[in-house]
Amino acid sequence: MKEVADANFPKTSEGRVYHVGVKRGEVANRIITVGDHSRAKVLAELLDQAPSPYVVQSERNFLTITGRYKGVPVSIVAIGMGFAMVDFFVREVRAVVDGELAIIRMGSCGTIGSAETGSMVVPDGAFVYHADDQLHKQLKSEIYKRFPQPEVYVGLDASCDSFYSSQGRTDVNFDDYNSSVISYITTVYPRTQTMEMETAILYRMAGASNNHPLKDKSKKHSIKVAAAMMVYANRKNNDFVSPDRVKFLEKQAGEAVLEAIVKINLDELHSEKGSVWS
Ligand code: R1P
Ligand code: URA
Repeated sequence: MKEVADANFPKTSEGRVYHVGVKRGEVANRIITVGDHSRAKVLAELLDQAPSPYVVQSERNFLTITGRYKGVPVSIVAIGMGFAMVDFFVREVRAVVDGELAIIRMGSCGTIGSAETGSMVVPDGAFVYHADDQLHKQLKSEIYKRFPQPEVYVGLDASCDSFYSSQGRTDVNFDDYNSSVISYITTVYPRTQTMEMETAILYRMAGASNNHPLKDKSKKHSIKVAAAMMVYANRKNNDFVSPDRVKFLEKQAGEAVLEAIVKINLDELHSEKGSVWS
């Protein structure tokens, strides 16, 4: 472990945040976040310079790859799984980037709605939390350009704090009292398409930051969020996506998320001087 100061928000003497491991100038205002390192590397292959020389892997396994896409600075951050990892990622990146942030999650999910295995879902909301309208629309249009209409679904996401019990999976080794989870969610939130583990907290954190009562109202520090998810698991018929389809989805959706993130208007306060990509 590196030496850090400030128990409230620990950083190293070099200014690196405690878990994600990055410092000012290493993360762009435009970010694609994914769960695993291999998806991050697939996306990084689409950057103007591949492989990018700007890679930070933290002791806690966050992987940050920064470069340019069509000339615009972008970071790809692999965070792992679950609510806590989103919280570490959003707070710690916010602490080292000036100006507006735009974050798109490119994830995998299970379907409990009309979405089919191997399709794409672009959730406008997750439970009661919402995507940024502009970023969601931009992302949806980029996804529609790359997938035929019947393969794209819009609706709500149900983010859960585990893959198994809280997504209603059954396991002979554990009594999880979860037999009605899926029917409960689809009854209370009938627009629900997907189950996964990060989108609701991502949307919720953007809202918590943007609506902070003490925040200066110029929106300079706002966070725009959206998500696109590849449907891996079909919870209606127990089907699971094939590796070939995943390769296709990652390439097409990868291009779509990068196009959307560089096209969105952002108030980037940072000066390029001193950043790794300058
Ligand atoms: C579970 O297999 C993981 O896959 C989904 C879930 O949200 C969870 O993180 O997303 P990623 O593929 O982006 O990790
Ligand atoms: N990720 C999840 O969280 N759930 C699924 O069913 C598939 C991917």
